[in-house]
Amino acid sequence: MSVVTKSIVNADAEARYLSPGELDRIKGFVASGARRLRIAQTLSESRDRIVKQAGDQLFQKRPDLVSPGGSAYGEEMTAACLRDLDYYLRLVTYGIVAGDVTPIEEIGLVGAKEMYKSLDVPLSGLAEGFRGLKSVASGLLSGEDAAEAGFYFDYLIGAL
Ligand SMILES: CCC1=C(C)/C(=C/C2=NC(=C\c3[nH]c(/C=C4\NC(=O)[C@H](C)[C@H]4CC)c(C)c3CCC(=O)O)/C(CCC(=O)O)=C2C)NC1=O
Repeated sequence: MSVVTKSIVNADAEARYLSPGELDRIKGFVASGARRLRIAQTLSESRDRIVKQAGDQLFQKRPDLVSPGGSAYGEEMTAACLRDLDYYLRLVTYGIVAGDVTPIEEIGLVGAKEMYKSLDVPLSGLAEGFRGLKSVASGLLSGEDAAEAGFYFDYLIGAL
């Protein structure tokens, strides 16, 4: 939920007007809107490149994953792994647009640890993949934009 929706739900639950603090936070959200949309646009347009390079970095750092017995070994498994990186990059763009990590959490993280454990996909490998996404994405953004996007990538990296 964005701060707009969240504030309205909270205020209406108490049948009151938005408080000065809530209006202030909404003001900040609106003021950062153009920047957040610009970042989401850049990441969306470059998604193929970001996922490909993050995957290359991951398998270079963790060759065990794509070696026989590894959890991304073989064409299909490697494709599933890259697809997951693409999923999470997409969720990061949702978070950036919403100015909130809730979409990332609700769509991509609830139950994820258990699912990956049951598939024998190491969480350390996923986290490394997310670090790759962050590093490639940061290279496509200005310093300030990279810092804003970095917040969402860090949330993801810390969550798994
Ligand atoms: C948008 C929300 C969403 C997410 C997040 C999601 C993840 C997701 N990843 C899966 C599998 C998988 N995920 C991976 C990922 C990896 N293997 C590695 O070694 C690496 C560490 C890592 C890549 C970075 C692999 C290899 C599989 C296939 C595992 C298998 O079939 O045994 C599966 C099991 C079903 C399937 O294969 O499609 C799901 C549900 N699905 C969703 O709908």
